[in-house]
Amino acid sequence: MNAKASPAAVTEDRHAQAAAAPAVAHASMANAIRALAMDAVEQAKSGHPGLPMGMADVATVLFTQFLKYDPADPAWPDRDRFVLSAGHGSMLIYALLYLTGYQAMTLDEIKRFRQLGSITAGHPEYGHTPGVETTTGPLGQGLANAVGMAIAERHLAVVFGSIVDHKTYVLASDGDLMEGISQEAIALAGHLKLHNLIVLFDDNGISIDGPLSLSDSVDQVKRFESAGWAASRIDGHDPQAIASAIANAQNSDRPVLIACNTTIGYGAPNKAGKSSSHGSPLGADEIKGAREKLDWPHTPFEIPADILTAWRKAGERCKGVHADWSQRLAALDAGQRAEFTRRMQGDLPKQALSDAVRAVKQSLAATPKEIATRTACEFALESLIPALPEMIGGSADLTGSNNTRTKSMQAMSAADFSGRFIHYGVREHGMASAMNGMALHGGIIPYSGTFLVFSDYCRPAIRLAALMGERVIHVMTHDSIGLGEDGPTHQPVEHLAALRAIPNLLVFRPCDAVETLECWQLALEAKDRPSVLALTRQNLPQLSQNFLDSNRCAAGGYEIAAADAKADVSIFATGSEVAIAVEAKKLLAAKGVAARVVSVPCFELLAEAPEAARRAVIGDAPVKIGVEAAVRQGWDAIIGSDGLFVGMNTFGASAPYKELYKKFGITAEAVAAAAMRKLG
Ligand SMILES: Cc1ncc(C[n+]2csc(CCOP(=O)(O)OP(=O)(O)O)c2C)c(N)n1
Ligand SMILES: [Mg+2]
Repeated sequence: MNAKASPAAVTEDRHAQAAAAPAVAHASMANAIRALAMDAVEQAKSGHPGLPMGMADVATVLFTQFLKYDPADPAWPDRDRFVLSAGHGSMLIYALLYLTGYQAMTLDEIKRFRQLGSITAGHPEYGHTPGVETTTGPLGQGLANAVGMAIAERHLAVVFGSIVDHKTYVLASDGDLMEGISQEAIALAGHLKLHNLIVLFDDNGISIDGPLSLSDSVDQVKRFESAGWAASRIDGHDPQAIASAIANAQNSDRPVLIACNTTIGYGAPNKAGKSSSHGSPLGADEIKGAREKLDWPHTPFEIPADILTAWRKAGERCKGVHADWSQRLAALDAGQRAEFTRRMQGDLPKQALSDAVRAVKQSLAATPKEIATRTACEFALESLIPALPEMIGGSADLTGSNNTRTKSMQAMSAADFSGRFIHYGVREHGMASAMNGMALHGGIIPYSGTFLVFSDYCRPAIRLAALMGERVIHVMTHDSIGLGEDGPTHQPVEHLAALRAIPNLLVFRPCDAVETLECWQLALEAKDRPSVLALTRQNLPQLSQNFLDSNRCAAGGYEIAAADAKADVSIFATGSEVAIAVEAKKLLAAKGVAARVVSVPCFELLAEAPEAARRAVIGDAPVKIGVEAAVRQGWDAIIGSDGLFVGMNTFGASAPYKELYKKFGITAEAVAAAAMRKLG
């Protein structure tokens, strides 16, 4: 199935094209990067010159001899991915994009480094700057994203054959490798033998506080080797050594670390090798000295024509490879080509999705289910997984609890990347970040599984997914004290509020099997934002028993039980507490009080609904009560600051869940009593 050109042939081809470039000394090519970095940082009066100056040699060799890319088409699906995990070195990538000829990256943009409205933001931002593959800055994330990109490539190569054949290169710094997430990422990559992943480690022995020896004594080569990587050390200022290490990496049978020994701020007469070159402008005198030392007599932002021409030629190096690829794509069977294009564009198979959703709804209407929403999720996935081949699921070692693996799903492994289920191991942070990388790569909609309480362990990656507008879907089960006996360590209390605080993230908490399916549909249709599905461990009644084609959750909230007369009370609830609200309504009715119940599966969608629709959902009953087995924070937007709230304001406890609901006063009786008190 996977008929590929041999990697060696591709490499030779690229070398051959590089050889045609005019002879400009390597040092001049690299110094162009150094000069742009120090000049731009100086002009902005802020930024990080040290990394671009230190890694200029490595970057020059990579971009002029090895990296497969085409500045004319930054979205070419089969380009190599280059991830600047050490995002503080952003001027490195901006300089490379300018020099190699990405149209959007003009010299003016370089001069406007870090200014409002420029495409040269402080740290590289995906979607903001063509050629930037992922948003980096929080150290360690780029490396873990890259693992996801490499996984995506391996999987899609199995599905689509020779039109998917590229590598992922990462530039990582000491800080990237000190972050805990790097361990999760490295271990997963080593386990999966991701030989398409090459990490260029900026081994400069310096971080912000000073020499690395202040805080770290890890032997990174041994560390990576022990995780199943091929690892070596080179002089990161020796172009031959760099080229031969990268050439060797092309045919590795495992992921590759190249520890590049470099001098931070290379060329700066006094600050090179010191943390003072890490993150502040060098200053006029130091820059003058650097120009002399590097033999770069040119004025600020001036790149001599011969050097720029050589760089631009390097940028055109892969035109032939790109054209060959386009021919291979054109030669594909029309159906496969259309499918590849659809998937890479992130378009859903609309008919298949709506058929799958309708089939599940019909089944639930015919045979209502009193099941946990985590089980309802599995039920939904049984139909969604065959309908959407782009869905790749997983779990951080809680597969049986999260219910994210359907019966037909095979596990992905180093021996077989066709599997659509990933055993991420106990690595929530690495999982969430790798998922970002898969979504960024394109062609895949990743979804996860873990407990909601461990959303804290994924949070930095979820935040970046939201910032980047990536469709990643987190299935997070055991979503309240309703998980029972595992106790307060495992019972989320503040997590819904904390997740709802992240802009551009959809937090769904469905109340039954029908809502679970509807929320899945909404998460899949949200092309430009991540979602969290908060699901229960405990069984819940199916509140919606009639077949309804429309998706009621799309409004964020809707009246699930209407009042029998003009409502005195509106009870708003989510997830497992909606059934409690429905019981409370009955208790109030027995006392002659008319109450309506509103299910609010998604605060964000309700907040975004047209004003009139939102007002209609919220209604004008004099008493408004929120019910959620979590903290109140965020609820005032619905119930008002004088609304009543029945929920949690402490951590939970270890006991059977029904006892916990009684102990913490989250019962229909408590809701009804609160309403009666307020009504007087
Ligand atoms: C998660 C995270 N913590 C802290 C920072 C702030 N920070 C930016 S760079 C850096 C470390 C610099 O050392 P290194 O990674 O070796 O980069 P170099 O100075 O060698 O360029 C730190 C702590 C960050 N960007 N991300
Ligand atoms: Mg460093």
